[in-house]
Amino acid sequence: MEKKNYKFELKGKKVWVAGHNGMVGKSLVKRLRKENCLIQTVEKTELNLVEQEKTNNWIKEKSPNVVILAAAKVGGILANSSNQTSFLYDNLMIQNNIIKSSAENNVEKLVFLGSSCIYPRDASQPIQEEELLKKPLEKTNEGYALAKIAGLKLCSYYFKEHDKDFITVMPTNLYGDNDNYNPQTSHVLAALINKITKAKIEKNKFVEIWGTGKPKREFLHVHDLADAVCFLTKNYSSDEPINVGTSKDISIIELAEEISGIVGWKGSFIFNTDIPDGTLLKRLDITKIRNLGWSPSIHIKEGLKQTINDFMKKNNF
Ligand code: GFB
Repeated sequence: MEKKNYKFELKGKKVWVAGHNGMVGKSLVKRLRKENCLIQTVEKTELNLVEQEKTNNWIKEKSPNVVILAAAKVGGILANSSNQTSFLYDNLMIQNNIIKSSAENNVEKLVFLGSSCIYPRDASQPIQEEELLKKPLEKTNEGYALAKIAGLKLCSYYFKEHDKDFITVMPTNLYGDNDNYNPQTSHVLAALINKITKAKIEKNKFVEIWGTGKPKREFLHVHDLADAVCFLTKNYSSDEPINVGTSKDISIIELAEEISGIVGWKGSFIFNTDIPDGTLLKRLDITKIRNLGWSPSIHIKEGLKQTINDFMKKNNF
């Protein structure tokens, strides 16, 4: 049940960004600096979030008012499909510890990050929040999706049964500065930036695309997500998840062509169909967040240029 005319003040609050070294966490820290709040972070060497007692003690000691749970094991289709054990286990451990400890230590607001891949494989498009659990999951990321669904439900039960303001935000496929550009473990957009930019520099004529290139994906710049998370922290309170995306999709081959155009590479693509396509369509319905007054602002063309620059800078090209 969504609370109407809800407002939450971030100013002056202690806000713990769990997972501050990841792509999402870094962007959140940057965005939160505009909110006049006190940002809290902890390095993995100091606190391993899979350890329950230590996590509980850390939260007790630091007493954050707000927790943004951006810590998770993430990866692209190959990393997900070949490591389902750790995508399920690690994510369950991290989120269970943080959510339960937050509830026990009087955290006023917790924001859990879900993912569009937790909706059913054959969900109606664009995907509304109500599609959750209506049909079977996509097999290539089943472990990850099950963990995220468990986290979403845990927040929802705390909300309903214990009056905790714990919400779930459901972003679509993300990209942007500080993405993982390793082509074996990354998501498609970062992988293609890596492969196509290197092909241009090394004067290679061919770049491999996994699968058929036909699936469509919706891409949201991570700075838009960070902005949406701040907005929702202040304006959304419900036991139901809320989608964040652009509601515009693009096929993988179109994405590859777009990147090639920006980079100025004129070669050909080879399709490796030994690697699966995954779900064919995944476009979110963002009516709910739009009605609250938030919309994305970074167009994919602009976001791609900026992310290519980030990749080039990180690799000294
Ligand atoms: O981004 P991606 O790895 O993940 O792949 P998902 C998207 C599509 O791009 C798939 C194709 O059809 C891939 O086969 N693809 C083509 C490539 N070339 C490449 C490449 O070089 N690298 C990669 N990685 N893909 C993930 C889930 O699914 O979505 C996660 O596995 C997560 O759980 C994430 O939720 C948002 O979009 O298929």
